Amino acid sequence: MKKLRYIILTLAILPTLLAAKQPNILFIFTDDHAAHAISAYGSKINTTPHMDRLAKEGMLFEKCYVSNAICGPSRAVILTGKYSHLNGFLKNQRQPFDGSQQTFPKLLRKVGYTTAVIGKWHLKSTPTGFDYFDVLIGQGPYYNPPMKTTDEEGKVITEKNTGYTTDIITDKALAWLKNDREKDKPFMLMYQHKAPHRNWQPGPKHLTMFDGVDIPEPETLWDDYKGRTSAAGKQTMTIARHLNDNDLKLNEGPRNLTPEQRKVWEAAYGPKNEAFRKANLQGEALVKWKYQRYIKDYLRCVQSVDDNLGRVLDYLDETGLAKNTIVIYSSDQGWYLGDHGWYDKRWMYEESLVMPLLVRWPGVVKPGSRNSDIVSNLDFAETFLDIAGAKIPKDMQGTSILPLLKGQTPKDWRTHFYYHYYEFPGAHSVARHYGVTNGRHKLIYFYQNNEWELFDLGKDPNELSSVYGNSDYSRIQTDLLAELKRLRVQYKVPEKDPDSVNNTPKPPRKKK
Ligand SMILES: [Ca+2]
Repeated sequence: MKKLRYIILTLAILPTLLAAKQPNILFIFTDDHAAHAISAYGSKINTTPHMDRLAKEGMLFEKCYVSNAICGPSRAVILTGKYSHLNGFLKNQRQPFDGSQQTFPKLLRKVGYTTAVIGKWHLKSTPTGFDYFDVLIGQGPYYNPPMKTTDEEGKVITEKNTGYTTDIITDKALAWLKNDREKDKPFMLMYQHKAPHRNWQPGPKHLTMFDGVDIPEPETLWDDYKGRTSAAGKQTMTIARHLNDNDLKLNEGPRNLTPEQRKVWEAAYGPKNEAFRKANLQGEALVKWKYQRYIKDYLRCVQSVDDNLGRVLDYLDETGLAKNTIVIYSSDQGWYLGDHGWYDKRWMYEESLVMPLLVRWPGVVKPGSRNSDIVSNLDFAETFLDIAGAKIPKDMQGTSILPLLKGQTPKDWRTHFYYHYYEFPGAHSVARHYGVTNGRHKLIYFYQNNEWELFDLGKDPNELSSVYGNSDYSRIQTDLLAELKRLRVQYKVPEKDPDSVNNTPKPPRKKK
């Protein structure tokens, strides 16, 4: 009887005991933010003081690789801990995320967490597994975004908002932290920005930042795509030819601005555009101008994210929450900052393969530490569950990075990483490919064209010259090919792409 009473008592106080140990998880996630646009990662073109603060007080991961470098699929991998072919969200086009499947927020709720997602969702379906959601619809605009949430009865509603989206998402995240979360539980908040996704419309505070400044051009801005297979030359994501007037702010700007916002917008772009038209630039000079216009707008959007991150970090400090909150900063994939002459993502090349990953966890993660092990968005779900003390389901395919955060890399940590991109035909015409990398060498297979590339990142960090078939690399090539085959079996990749990949995309909407 005594024993039974003891068990009942233990069970009753178990949630409290767990809550005392379980840290809060603040997952800050942006869209298309390249690591090389963060000063802690060595950016040559901007400074991000609040992201740098996370690096200074936490751990910076040098090799966090995305498994499929595109928005929706990366998010689906994070929620499920499974590659795209198993979670069913293989490309951005058409299919909604199947929210009935196992996701880490659902599992965190089971171990006592209160969960929320605020900001970008981008998975078409209504979020499941959250106590609270307030999300952009589709891509969402940079200004005055309608957002999807629930009313007091739990009915899904769309609400209007006025202001700059990065600020609004932050206001909502802070409001949830301050007022709306269940405070007797640990929280997991996914605070997710639209920025700095295309078409890079800066907020009112940053519209003239970098005016009169020349941003350095990347080494490969004038890449001619020789030295690789036919794929690189066939894409449609060049700064020289594929940016439109909307991207370049040569039109009226966002259509849904308030009169006040329009005034501020026009005061910023009006004079700059007038000067541009008078200059009548051609050829190389025009490409250089486009690069400056593009990169400055991109960096202005990043700056707003960094400013708002500062607001959130201040709030954690002021309330003392910082002590027991693990703060993670990441983005759904990397991005081309004019590298190879491009904007956009999708490729297995370094600039889009690498995700930024910064983790601050007072008392656990050594401040100012760097990690060069191969980690991935495939590991995020497992890591969050591990941090919370929850069991990691066997069908998840990644590995918790908790030991790495503690500075102890397991001896059997992965040495190779598998990548797979599916969206072709599709936006920007990047051929389907899969590949493997060990962090130093990379083998890529464009399987629809039966073309291979092999890169030696030590000698050719910009991946300009494939050494596939070069006898000096025959051993490495053989080893990587064996790893590729092994990983495809391990991760249960089907021989043929799933049917949903082959559905013909909808034709683009015609302009009126
Ligand atoms: Ca993205």
